[in-house]
Amino acid sequence: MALQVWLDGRLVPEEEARVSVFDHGLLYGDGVFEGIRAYDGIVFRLKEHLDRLYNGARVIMLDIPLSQEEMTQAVLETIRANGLRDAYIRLVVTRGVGDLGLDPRKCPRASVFIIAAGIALYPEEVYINGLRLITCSVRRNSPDALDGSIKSLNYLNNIMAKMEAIRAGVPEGIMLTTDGYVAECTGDNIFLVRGERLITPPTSIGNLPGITRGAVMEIAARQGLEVREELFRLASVYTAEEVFVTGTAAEIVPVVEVDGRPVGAGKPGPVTKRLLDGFRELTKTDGEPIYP
Ligand code: PXG
Repeated sequence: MALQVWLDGRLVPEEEARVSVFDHGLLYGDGVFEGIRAYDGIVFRLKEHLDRLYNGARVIMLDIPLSQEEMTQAVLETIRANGLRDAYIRLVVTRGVGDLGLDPRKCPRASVFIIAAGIALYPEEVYINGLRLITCSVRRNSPDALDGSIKSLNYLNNIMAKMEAIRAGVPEGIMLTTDGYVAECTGDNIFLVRGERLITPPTSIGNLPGITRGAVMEIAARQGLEVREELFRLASVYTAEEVFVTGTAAEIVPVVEVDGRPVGAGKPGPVTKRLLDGFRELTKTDGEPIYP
């Protein structure tokens, strides 16, 4: 059966879900988006995802033509229309259809679409054996230019870095700020473990405030770990006891090698495993029920 896509207020079969070549999301990457996940009938932290979306829209002065409550209902309706309990949801808001110039005033109405698809799970192997990472030479955008805390449609920077990782034979790469501090990965946040302490870079340097990152910080505190947001360089990564990355698709994935150096014992560590167990528990209850 064709996917039903929510497009500007209507559910339409995927082959009818088309946007204009004059849409400024396409012409200029002018818009914001979210990647959200549902676990067994519950949309994980939907409110937090929508808060991030609406905050990003506010920063770029984009009027979303639905209230946050209406957007919540639109997301749930889209998942229901596709009969899904486990899903990956992509929600996109673009500046809308305009002319060929940059001027967003020529776009009278934002376009909104919501895709709810079956989720392509990470292979269980990565949770067991861990990931290898490289550091990408492509730097994270300076937040003075484009603030990475906005999940905007401008992902070229991350895509360039991702290509570099793929060319090096690994699925994910570390991105640095222009000052050489570790920022995040191309589509995931990063954490280090030292003793009973978790360290992750602050979002003020232009990282995405990941929903998974936020959940991990809460779980860690509940598990008695100290959580710190601080700047660090690659040497701290190379000498950490454990490293892991977090993201909606990835959840929590252990990292076992960075730039050819084994991390800790070179295998997934106990703190990472405990956090992943805690995270998977949380996904059973924390979020918006799809079929109440
Ligand atoms: N940093 C960046 C730059 C991201 O794009 C995350 C961190 C993790 O955030 P959440 O909220 O998911 O915990 C993201 C989100 C993909 C893909 O296909 C990944 C993201 C977005 C879109 C696609 O890998 N990551």
